[in-house]
Amino acid sequence: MMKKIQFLTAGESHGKGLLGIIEGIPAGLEMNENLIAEQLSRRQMGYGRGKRMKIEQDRAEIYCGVRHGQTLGSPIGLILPNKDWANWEQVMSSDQVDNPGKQITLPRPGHADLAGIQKFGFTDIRNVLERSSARETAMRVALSSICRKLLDTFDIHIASRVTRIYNITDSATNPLDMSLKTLNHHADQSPVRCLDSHAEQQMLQAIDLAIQAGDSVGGEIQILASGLPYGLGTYTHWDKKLHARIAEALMSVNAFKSIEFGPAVEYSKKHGSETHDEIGWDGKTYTRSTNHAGGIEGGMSNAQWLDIRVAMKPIPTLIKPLKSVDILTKESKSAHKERTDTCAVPAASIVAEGMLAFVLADALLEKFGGDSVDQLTQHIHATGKF
Ligand code: EPS
Repeated sequence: MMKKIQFLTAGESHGKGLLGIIEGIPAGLEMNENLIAEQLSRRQMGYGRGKRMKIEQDRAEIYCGVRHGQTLGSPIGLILPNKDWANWEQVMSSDQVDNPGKQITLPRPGHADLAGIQKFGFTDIRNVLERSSARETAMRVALSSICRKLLDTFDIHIASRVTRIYNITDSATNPLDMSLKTLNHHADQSPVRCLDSHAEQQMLQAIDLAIQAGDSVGGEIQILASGLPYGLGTYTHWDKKLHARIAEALMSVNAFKSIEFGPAVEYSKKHGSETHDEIGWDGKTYTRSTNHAGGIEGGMSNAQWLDIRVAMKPIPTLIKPLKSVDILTKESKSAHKERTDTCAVPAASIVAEGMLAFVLADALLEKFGGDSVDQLTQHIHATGKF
């Protein structure tokens, strides 16, 4: 449901690399490979990740669409090579080879494997898992860093933190007490991107126990955005509502299974009088006593902070696998084991920030328009209400 920006990613987890194209970014935006690398390195962090992140040092090359440090208004193309490709050249070759690698025939419960082979008629699960791997989210983060730079230009900031891993919740921190730049700075210092050091220790232990058991753990992430004007998105049509567009983008991230705007589940158990955010006037602008709505009313931004929460399921690739069936012999066997992450919740929070950046940049361009950053700036100054 993107209106002004479109983007595509391509590439397999162990192929030559990932490709990305983004179209619809105005001209005159400062952009360089370091800005992209900054976000990519944040995605590589996090306790509980597997060996792959030690092999890769993700750095995307700007292939086109940027000249002398500024976007041209034309499509921007990125290339992100996989270092691991060196170990997979035969198995992932686009040509016929003598040694194509062992066929994978044991679908992992919870992964794309079984439905994927049934859908495409494959007999080797590798044809599915190479693309369904979360490796692809590296390119999403790379492309979204361009949207993020656009938002930063207008003082719209995005941050996130991990609020739960397994059953360990950070209930001590109120992230609304700090600016979002400070929040991300603190979260990035933590190996689990958790703001509370006591909860952090318990989360690390929960991950260690899962590693020892050959298991995996999921969790919950809070994503926040500040500086939004009134009226991104609209109540006038179903596919233009901002929360619907954010939900679509976030639910496309591997392993994300639920989304809330503000503490929506908790407030669905209360009365309306306890739930909605009262309106005041401070002489200059409208004020809100609380932000239970999470910054969106009637499908539009209401100039409060966006407050979004997503739950991530535990990664389905297990070192101690669940039961499965061999797709060739139909024998009952343990599911396929592939190198994996025990916990990818911290890394996924960076992907979540990126997906939100796409939607917010898109909604900003939809509302204010402009072929260049200068034009967009003039339009926001002329009509934006905060
Ligand atoms: C990932 C790359 C993958 C996994 C992980 C995320 O690398 P590899 O498969 O070579 O170890 O570490 O993906 C999964 C666990 C999964 O099930 O998709 C990455 O770049 O984020």
